[in-house]
Amino acid sequence: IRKCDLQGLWRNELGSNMTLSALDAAGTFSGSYHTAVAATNKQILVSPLQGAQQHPGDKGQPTFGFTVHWQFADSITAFVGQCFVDRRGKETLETTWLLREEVPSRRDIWKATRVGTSIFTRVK
Ligand code: B9F
Repeated sequence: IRKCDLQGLWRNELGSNMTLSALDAAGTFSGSYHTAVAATNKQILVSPLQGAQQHPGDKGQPTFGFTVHWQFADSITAFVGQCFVDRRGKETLETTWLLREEVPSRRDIWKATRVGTSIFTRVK
């Protein structure tokens, strides 16, 4: 079974694209995220991300997390997930995310967080 490599260009079920850099010695990486959806009238801007991968185990299907710092909104999304590789070597990132938006007061915390799942497949 091949090892999963996070580096490269990925696309999710919404049509969002992200590019992940190679890992450094500590397992940290950076990248950029171009969301296909935004639920706002503001213009979507490509936004930076920072993440870390856990040391790959002997099955080579590592866990990872990254945060996307949106450049067009006062909000941040954190993704956690795992990279899976099938027998044909096809890689899939299975993730869960939390999106926190800035709210004016503690009274509004109840509506401040969205949650979802997302599956990324490799484009390049
Ligand atoms: O739409 C978000 C946003 C935050 C405050 C105004 C607009 C920023 C982009 C989030 C993109 C999400 C989806 N894209 C993707 O690929 S991250 C998880 C999903 N996966 C209004 C208030 C909060 C959201 C909308 Fe806003």
